[in-house]
Amino acid sequence: MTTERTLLMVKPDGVRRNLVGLIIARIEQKGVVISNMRMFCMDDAFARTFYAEHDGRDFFPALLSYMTSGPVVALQVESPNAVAIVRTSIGATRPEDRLPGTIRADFSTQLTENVVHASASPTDAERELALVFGDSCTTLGSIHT
Ligand code: FUP
Repeated sequence: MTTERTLLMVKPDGVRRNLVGLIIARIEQKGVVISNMRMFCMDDAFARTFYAEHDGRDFFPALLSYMTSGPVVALQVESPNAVAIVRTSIGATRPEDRLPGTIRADFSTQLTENVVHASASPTDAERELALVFGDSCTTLGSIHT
């Protein structure tokens, strides 16, 4: 399988709770490559674009408010099957479905405030990486080679 890339993001509650280092360590020790990283604050327009698929849902205003409540830390992660591997590592959307050992299960009981985001598909990953990193995400990682 060729290398794939995905977006892993520590959300505002994860940053506030000082979980950034721990989350990076957990994902890094799996053996994936972190090939870009950025800490920034989402404004309302960015959050709306990032979560456009949920526009109109009843939880959308609360999601926007949460995502703009403080800085996030975004990581471009590369490995074979990166999308599926990182998604599995963060755990399910619904708290009751999260398996022990996943990041969301271990650090959150909440549906909205769930500590981390990871792209759901390769298409989503490319869209989200372009939004977050722009031109600086175009080079596939040659780190560690
Ligand atoms: P996920 O891909 O697991 O982040 O889940 P979704 O794309 O379905 O949802 C995006 C974010 O919206 C989730 F992180 C949690 C939040 N959400 C709610 O707050 N309420 C809902 O009913 C569904 C999702």
